[in-house]
Formats: sequence, structure tokens, C-alpha cells
Amino acid sequence: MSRGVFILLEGVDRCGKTTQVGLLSESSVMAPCEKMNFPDRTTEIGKTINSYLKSSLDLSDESVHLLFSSNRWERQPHILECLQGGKNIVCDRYAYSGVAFTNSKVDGPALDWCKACDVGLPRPDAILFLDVSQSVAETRGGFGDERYENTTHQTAVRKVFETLKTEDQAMDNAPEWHMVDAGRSIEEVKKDIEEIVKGVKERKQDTPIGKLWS
Ligand code: T5A
Ligand code: NA
Repeated sequence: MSRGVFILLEGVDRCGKTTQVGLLSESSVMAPCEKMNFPDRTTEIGKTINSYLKSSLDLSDESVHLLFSSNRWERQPHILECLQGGKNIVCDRYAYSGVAFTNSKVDGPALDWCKACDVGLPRPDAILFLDVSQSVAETRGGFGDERYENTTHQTAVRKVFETLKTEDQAMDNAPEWHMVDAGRSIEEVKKDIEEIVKGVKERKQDTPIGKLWS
């Protein structure tokens, strides 16, 4: 039996990740599929993260970064169980958002420090980066409601994602990166994503499960 594949959707706020994660998880291409998202606001750690994002709690940059990472580690056993059991995973944000949103802060922690706490997590097989211009993202529903949703920070976040992509592309064992033009209709983006995922399954489902950034 082949293992499940681990597909990660990343991007700036309001790029349409949650919409596309939902559609992909229901697509026959991914069956059987488990849908995940980070932060997972349902756990005790996730509730603290939620208070921070809603600005009802203040934490140092380092402290909240480690909580976001811990929120992924608490799901590590379940992720491995799914993949080993032949279940595909589609995930809405992961360590890449973790590093991008912290390192992009003014005088934020260094890139290597940000990456260190996520080294060794289950490695996604592919990252589908939903690429949408900042001006389009800001016209979409709800932008500006949470802590990081302002133009300056989002622009800095994009730059860190670019750096992470470049670093991954220089590594032997890293997820595949696919840039998806997310400025199109929901249906067009969905079709593109399904085609990419078919290829990822063919290439990855008979390879060992990897560890992130190692
Ligand atoms: N964060 C996260 C960290 O700092 N560290 C970490 O380690 C992690 C994991 C919350 C914040 O946490 C930060 C990053 C975030 O700032 P979240 O819970 O994922 O992260 O919440 P959001 O990212 O805020 O989710 P978004 O609001 O960004 O939205 P999505 O998922 O990108 O977009 P979606 O699908 O909800 O769509 C937004 C709107 O656009 C419409 C939708 O209907 C919706 O109204 N839409 C489209 N409209 C036109 N054309 C399309 N193609 C469209 N696709 C969707
Ligand atoms: Na957001």
C-alpha cells in the first residue's frame, strides 16, 4: 500500500487558502483525505494563540512563535498516523507561515531561530503557494480583522516566503514548491490545484515520509 501524501497550501492572508483546502479535501483526487489547519484554535495552546491574534492577549514575539510551533508538534503523531495509514492530508498553513509571520516583524527573531523549532516535523510533499497581489487580497472579505492584517506586515511576510522557497530549492530533501495564480476565479484555481496534486501523488506516494528542514 502507498502512503498518503501531504499537501500544504500557503500564502498571505485572504489568498483563498481555506476555500481551496475545503474544495481539495472533497475532491476525488485526494480521497481518502484528512483536512487540517494551523493554527488549530481548538486545543489549549490554540486558544491562547487565538487570544493573541484577536489582540486580547499580548505575548513576546518569541513566546508566541514557540506556541505556534508547539501547536504543530501536538498534531505530529496524528499527521504521521494518517500518512502511514494511506490517508492524504491537505493542510491550511504550517511551519512556513510560522517562520514568515515571525521573522517579518520589525526587529523580529532571526530566520534560523524561527526555523529551528519546526525542524523535524513531518515534511509536506508539496507546497502550493497561492499567489495573489496585496491589493486583491485586501478587497476580500474580512481583511483587517486580526493582528497581522495590514499592508506593511503582509508585504514583509511575502519576502520571507520567497526566501524560504529559495532555501528549499537549494536543498535535496525539501517539499516541491508550486506557485498558483490565486487572482483567478475559485473554479480556475481549483482545477489548477487538482492537476498539480495528481503529479505530486505520482512522484511522492512511494517515497519515505520526510522530516522538515533536515
Ligand atoms: N500565523 C499562522 C502565524 O503567525 N504563525 C503560524 O505558525 C501560523 C500557522 C491566522 C494568522 O496566524 C498567522 C497567519 C495569520 O495571520 P488563519 O487562521 O489561517 O491564520 O487565518 P487566515 O489566514 O486569516 O485565513 P485567511 O483569512 O487568510 O483567509 P484564506 O484562508 O487565505 O482565504 P479564504 O479562503 O478564507 O478566503 C477569503 C475571502 O475571499 C473569498 C472567500 O470567499 C472569502 O470571502 N475568496 C475569493 N474571492 C474571489 N476569488 C477567489 N478566487 C477567492 N477565493 C476566496
Ligand atoms: Na488572516
